[in-house]
Amino acid sequence: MQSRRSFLSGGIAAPALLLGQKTASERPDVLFIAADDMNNSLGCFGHPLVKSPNIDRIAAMGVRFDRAYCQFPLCGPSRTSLLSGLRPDSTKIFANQIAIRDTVPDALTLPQHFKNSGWKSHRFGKMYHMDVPASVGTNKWDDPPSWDVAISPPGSEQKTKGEAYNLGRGWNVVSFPGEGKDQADDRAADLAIETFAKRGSQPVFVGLGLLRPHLPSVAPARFFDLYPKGTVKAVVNPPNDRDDIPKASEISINTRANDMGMNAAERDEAVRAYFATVSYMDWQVGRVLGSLEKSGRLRNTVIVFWGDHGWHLGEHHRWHKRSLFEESARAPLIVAAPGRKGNGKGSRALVEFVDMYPTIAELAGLPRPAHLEGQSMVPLLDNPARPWKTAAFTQMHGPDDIVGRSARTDRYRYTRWTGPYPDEELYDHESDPKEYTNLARKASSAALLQQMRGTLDRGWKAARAKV
Ligand SMILES: [Ca+2]
Repeated sequence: MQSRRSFLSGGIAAPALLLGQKTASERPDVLFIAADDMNNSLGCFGHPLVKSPNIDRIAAMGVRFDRAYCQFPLCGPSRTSLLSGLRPDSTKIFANQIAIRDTVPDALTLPQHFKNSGWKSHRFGKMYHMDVPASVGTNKWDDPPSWDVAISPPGSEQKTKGEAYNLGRGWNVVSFPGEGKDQADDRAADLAIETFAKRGSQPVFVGLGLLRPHLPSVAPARFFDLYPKGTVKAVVNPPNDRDDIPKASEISINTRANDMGMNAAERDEAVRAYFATVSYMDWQVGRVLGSLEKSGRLRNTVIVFWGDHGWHLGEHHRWHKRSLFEESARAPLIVAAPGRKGNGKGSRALVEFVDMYPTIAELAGLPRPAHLEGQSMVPLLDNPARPWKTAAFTQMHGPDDIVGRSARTDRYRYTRWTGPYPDEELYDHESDPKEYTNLARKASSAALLQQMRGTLDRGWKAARAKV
């Protein structure tokens, strides 16, 4: 019912659409682009230094979601959640190296739904979990029923010949001459380009899974040159920041805490290397956009760009995902669907990655499967400023049965840790956007704390938007 009402309110009146189906010529192609470990350091999200002209172009064609939250800040659990339309508590996937059908044998995944509905579905690169760089080029933990075509191109990764160096504990950097035709991302982009160039009458769903900016930081030298040494500075944390961070949170971040042993100069260089690989990834996105434009299909293609979760660049001395702080729980999400009234705008609405599945299915006129635990964002594509969800939810499972659950509301973030070190965190984003001061430690926050505990306990069903 929900999706039909959304169609009506969106002002689309073609009879075929009211039935939830599009005619053959109306069926859009879908370009579904994932970037790995991509936080919101992108030009279109307001970053002052990062050059991402191609992703910025997708944002100009669509709606940019400034407050999109993954359900689990780790590759495997996040990807299986958003691709199946189920939250981690339903997939029961709380770690990498687990395939969706190991725990949900009868899953109807997003690409599979398109495949079953007449689209030819493709995967190029990393869509489900893949260890990077260890299992690049393999199909481990993939989901064969999702795809008609699935290719994991191999890549040279840290073995690429060039200027190579190490930062801290295991941050490998390679700046190399030339274009990088031996990189997995270049090969995956080529496969997407070829697919759009050779498209016949059948609509296509193209899942393009780019590896960068995931470590190792391997990119052509010209992308490092975009960020001259000395111009990029890592964050400087207040000296007492960690005094009020719970032990469970610190244990969960494991080896990438304590600045990975990097000194100040190495920290700056790590941020610079990350930005270089962001711009390299963005360039691959641009090559695919160019091919779409050339094919004449850009006007009838739904483009979705997402990072699988955020990534710390030194906040709280962390250089990793696996945390329930904003920089790890939040990730970029852009939905560009032709003809939407909100295109070119940003939205401050709280949205969740589990919302992608129902959104893309609705945009293509596919029926909404009953199992989905997300909410279609299509109303936001026409009115990005409309009232929306009251909270977004992210969880993280660490070692020793540590479980963290976090609720982000318009103003606050509340996180509860259970297991051997039970504790709580509460941050006020109005006065403390970097989450440095844990208000759960302050008696004056008791009433607010009680209110936020209720928000977390009532959960996602109570937080859904009224449409
Ligand atoms: Ca702190």
